[in-house]
Amino acid sequence: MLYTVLQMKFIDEVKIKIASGRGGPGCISFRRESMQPRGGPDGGDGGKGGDVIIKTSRHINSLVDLRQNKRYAAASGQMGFGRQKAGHDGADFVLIVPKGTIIRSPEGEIIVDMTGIDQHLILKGGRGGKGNEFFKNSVNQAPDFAQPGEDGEELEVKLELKLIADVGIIGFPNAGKSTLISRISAARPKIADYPFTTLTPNLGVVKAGDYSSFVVADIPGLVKGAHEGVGLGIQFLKHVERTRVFIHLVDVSGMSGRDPIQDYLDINHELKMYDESNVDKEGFFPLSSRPQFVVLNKIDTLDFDQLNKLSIAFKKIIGHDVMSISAVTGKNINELVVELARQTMKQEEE
Ligand SMILES: Nc1nc2c(ncn2[C@@H]2O[C@H](COP(=O)(O)OP(=O)(O)OP(=O)(O)O)[C@@H](O)[C@H]2O)c(=O)[nH]1
Ligand SMILES: [Mg+2]
Repeated sequence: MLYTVLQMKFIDEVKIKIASGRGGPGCISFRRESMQPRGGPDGGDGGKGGDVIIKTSRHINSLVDLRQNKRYAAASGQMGFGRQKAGHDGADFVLIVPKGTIIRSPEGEIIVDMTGIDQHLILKGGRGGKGNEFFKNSVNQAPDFAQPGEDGEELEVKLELKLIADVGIIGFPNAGKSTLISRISAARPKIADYPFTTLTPNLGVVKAGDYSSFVVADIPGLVKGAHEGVGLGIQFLKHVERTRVFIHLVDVSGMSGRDPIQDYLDINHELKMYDESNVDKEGFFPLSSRPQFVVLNKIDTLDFDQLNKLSIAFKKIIGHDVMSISAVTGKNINELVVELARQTMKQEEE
């Protein structure tokens, strides 16, 4: 089943080392007061080393940001002080991961699955050493030793996340879907001037600003009759079903020999037909009701008047302005990314 292919193929993975903090050493100190030249021991305890805690966030959906470093460590505890003052505890390190991340050992064993958990303490910081004050007893009134801090722990882990696409790029074969995903993400699918170049979906993580990213799937081309199995039809529509928002990419170059408006209507018709045959399926959310960004592509092949005419014609059908881009030259691509980020965030809040 292609569904399984999709699930298996798009696993984001990153290997890192994490380390909790070492405990601070206990302090060796004796009270010094003017009237009491040989005061008792007063060395405080060392602070505890910081823990490593894993927390999930709804606001990130890939592991790209964790690729920046190979090792993430919590701070060590501070050494104890005289006058029985304890050292400060080391700060915890909070590793923020997307919901659904699975933490495995390098051998693949699951350490923790963050699917249903918000927070997990994975490495405890080392205990602080006791200061010499602690060791005072009736036999030894003036211990001149203290305990070292306990070591922190270090662990190599493999983080794994199944990428679920937020945005699916739909359109006729050759519309430029793979070209677009290669423009806005690190995905590098095959691009070629013939239909059905893409046979399985490609996923790419799109970064929009520092804190927001979303996942786009480049879906194989749809053709008329797709809902009845024409082309690779139904399999492709199944992929589409797993994305919440669509970019409906329309080739306006005229090189296909088809009419762009008719293309747009034909694809939407396929979505409707697919909906009709799936209405009874449990949890099915109709494809034709999902937010759709209609995007005219290959506008570098049109002059101003041609594009203007076409944009007006599309506006008449859709009821609002359409975006127009060139996936090859990059024209208006940034604007498209910003709009998509806004839309996917809105969807998340709902
Ligand atoms: N002039 C021009 N050509 C484009 C543009 N975008 C894509 N193309 C060309 O259109 C052809 C098809 O591009 P792809 O990205 O492979 O199209 P696709 O929609 O992924 O096609 P399938 O995988 O077959 O469904 C390639 O030759 C691209 O170079 C564009 O903005 N302008
Ligand atoms: Mg393609």
